Amino acid sequence: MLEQLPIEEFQQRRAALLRQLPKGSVAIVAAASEKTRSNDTEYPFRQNSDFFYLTGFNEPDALLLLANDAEQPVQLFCHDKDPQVEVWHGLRLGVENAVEQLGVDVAYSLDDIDSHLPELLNGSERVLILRGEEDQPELQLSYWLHSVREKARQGYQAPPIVEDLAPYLHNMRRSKSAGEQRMMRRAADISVAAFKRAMQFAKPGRYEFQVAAELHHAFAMEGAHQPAYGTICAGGANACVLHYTDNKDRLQDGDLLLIDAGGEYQGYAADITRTFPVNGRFTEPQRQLYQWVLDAQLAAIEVLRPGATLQQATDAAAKVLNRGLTQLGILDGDEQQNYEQKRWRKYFIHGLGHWLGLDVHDRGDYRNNGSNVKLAAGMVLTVEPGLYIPADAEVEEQWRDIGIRIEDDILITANGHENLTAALPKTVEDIEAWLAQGQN
Ligand SMILES: [Mn+2]
Repeated sequence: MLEQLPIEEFQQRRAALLRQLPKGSVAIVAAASEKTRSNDTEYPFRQNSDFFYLTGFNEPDALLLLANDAEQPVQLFCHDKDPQVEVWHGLRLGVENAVEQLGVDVAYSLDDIDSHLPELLNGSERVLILRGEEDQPELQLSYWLHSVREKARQGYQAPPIVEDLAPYLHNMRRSKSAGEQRMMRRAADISVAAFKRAMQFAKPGRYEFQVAAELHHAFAMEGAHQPAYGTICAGGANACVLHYTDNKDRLQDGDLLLIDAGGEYQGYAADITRTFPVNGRFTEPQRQLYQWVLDAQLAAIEVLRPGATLQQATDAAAKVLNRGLTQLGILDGDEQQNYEQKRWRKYFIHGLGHWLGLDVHDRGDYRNNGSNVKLAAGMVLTVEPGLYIPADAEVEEQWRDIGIRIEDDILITANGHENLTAALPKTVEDIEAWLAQGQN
């Protein structure tokens, strides 16, 4: 049921990163630590995505060192095996097994880190660390550098340069390998199946959190053991709160329900949004607004191919949304003027999409040397235009308290794109037909 990438792929990633780094570099990437939920219990453990990308190793607190001038360039520090701890918390890989199981050059106990690190840093040209990141040991690095400098009279030399590893590592992560694309396809398929089920489960009188539970159950049954991020189930006006995760209200007859969720498969996220009528039929104003958002999404997706930019897709979506808002009278005045003055921004209040991968808002730059990053085969991004008309908007009452977003996951291919979540009903007709089928 769970497919894993071979250790060779992780070895290739480490080798590719090592090749990119200037001579004499030592890069440090840390695993996540357990995080407290209440008193002495923790949140379910989620590995740091950068560390996972380079190791495939799912234990907390470990540390990966990549040193391109060292005899053993790939070094791992991890927890020792400990029968007492393992009885309570599960098996650990242990230092003895790390070399074989993870394909690193050498492994050490975490207990030895403060004595080993200064030795390794001594004489290197630069040290690279992910700066300003919650899980990364920037404070310890200061301490390790201090330990090297303390031995200056014995001939020790601390690296003169401390650099951010992010541009090297995060732009690598933006391009998905064939293996990663397989994982993301599975995450997408699982999430589509779960959405189909949750859409039919949602009915007037059910609570938002019950729809979320149905979705999470389906994720698990399909092979994703957890959601990739906090599920949004937003009925009626709640959909105008972009990151509404309270999911506490009862679904009302006549309202739309916006679900923004995705399963996580082997670390990789899907990220889907559908907005549909709780009672199975769009009202006329809902249908009209929905159709404009859908037309905007289709226009944006159409743009996506190697060489195009996310900004071009954003412009395509904004043009359609602006036309819709003007034609419906939600924006008064002239379409062209409204577009140029960006008046559509009042109701389309977020970006069009984002990179997708190990993080739901995946790493990697969107701008490079002052221009927009050009799309290339292997990149995966979301396309998710929306319109949100709040209760206090000065528009006809029929439009108020409606929030609509439609989101799919798009893989850039050699000749264009592939919609990984295309199998989930999206047109007004397909959604109504799918919901009607659930009532039989
Ligand atoms: Mn998204």
